[in-house]
This record gives sequence, C-alpha cells and structure tokens, in this order.
Amino acid sequence: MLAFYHTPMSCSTASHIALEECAETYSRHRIRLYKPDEHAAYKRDVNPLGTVPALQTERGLLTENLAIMCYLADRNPQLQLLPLDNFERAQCLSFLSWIASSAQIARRQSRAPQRFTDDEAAYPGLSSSGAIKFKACVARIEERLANSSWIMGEQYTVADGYALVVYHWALLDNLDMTLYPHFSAHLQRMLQRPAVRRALVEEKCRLLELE
Ligand SMILES: N[C@@H](CCC(=O)N[C@@H](CS)C(=O)NCC(=O)O)C(=O)O
Repeated sequence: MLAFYHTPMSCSTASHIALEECAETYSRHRIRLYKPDEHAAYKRDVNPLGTVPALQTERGLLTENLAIMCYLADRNPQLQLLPLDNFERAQCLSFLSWIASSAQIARRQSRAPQRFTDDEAAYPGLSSSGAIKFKACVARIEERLANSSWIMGEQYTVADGYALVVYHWALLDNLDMTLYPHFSAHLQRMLQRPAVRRALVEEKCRLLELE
C-alpha cells in the first residue's frame, strides 16, 4: 500500500489532491516540519532530503511533487490526469516544472531569504524581489486561465492541484485575489471536485471558506 508523507497546506497538497483523485488506498502521515524532533526523525526514517511530499511505493520512495503526481497519473491512466498527446503532456510537465522551479522558489525567496544568503543585510532586498517574482507567477496563471476552465484547457489534470497551491500561497501573502478573477474562478471549480474537497477538509484548509 502507498504511504503518503505531507504537511497540510504546503506544496504537498498538490500530490494529496492527486492521490484523492486516483482514489488510491494509502496511509497518510502528517509531518510537522516546524517541530525539529519530528523533522529530524522524518529525515532519518523516511526521506533523507527532509522535504514533503514523499510517497512510499511498493518499489521505493518517491520525492518531488512533479514525480509523485506523474507516477499517480500513470498508475491510473483511465483518469487522464496527464494528457495522452505527446506535445500536450510535455506542456503539462512544463507547467509542473515551472511551479516547482520558479513559483515556489520565488515565494521561498520572499518568505525565507535566509535560505539564499548568509548576509543579513541582503534579506530585505532578496525578500522583495522574491515577492515581485511570485506575483508575476500568479499573474501568469491568471493569464493562462483567461480562456479555459483548467490549466490544460478543457482537460482537468494534476497541474490544477498545483495551481491551487499557488493560489493558497498568494492568499497567505495577502495578494488581492479580486485582481485575478480567472484564477479565483478556477479555485471555485476546484472546490466543486469531491477529491479536492476531501484533501482540503483533511488538511483543514481555509480555502474551503472561500466557496
Ligand atoms: N521541489 C520539491 C519541493 C519540496 C519542498 O521544498 N517542500 C517544502 C514544503 S512546501 C519542504 O519540505 N520544506 C522543508 C525543508 O525544505 O526542509 C517538490 O516539488 O516536491
């Protein structure tokens, strides 16, 4: 059976949504990253990288949202959580990779500049340039959703769960989400999906209050 390691309302929510969409049987393990002892035990016993999400499979441990979501989509091909068409699949992977390597890193730079430099004097500048970059990522998702229901057009994919994580981060950063009506409408569509609701209810996520 699959074992899922996650932290509520972190980036691992994207993989949590994918797991619920697949209706896989799995055990869920909540890791409180902010508790040093718990984090150390997780690193020692499960994932030496210390990051969430992680998925223990029959064949070993998988880390990284992108890999976990693609693995789950491929295990359940009938759900078409990734496009079948070669080019569209590559486009979807491109979006997933961009969230992991650009949006998430920009936000980290804005929230935790100390992870990018030892020079305390540089923290404010790094933080504000991270915030500007993150806001540009939110705007890019808004633009992408202007003419379609889902990130990949009319097909719901694992990319939509990852976009929801970005929406949540934007709210936590107090961005005015009325400026992003298409992204906000996407959230409402997400909240209509039973699998998304199950994941968010389990994580006690405040996005549910926005319905
Ligand atoms: N690129 C990784 C990022 C994983 C990651 O950094 N997760 C954060 C939570 S959102 C984490 O585990 N932070 C704790 C740490 O870096 O030690 C992915 O997409 O899964």
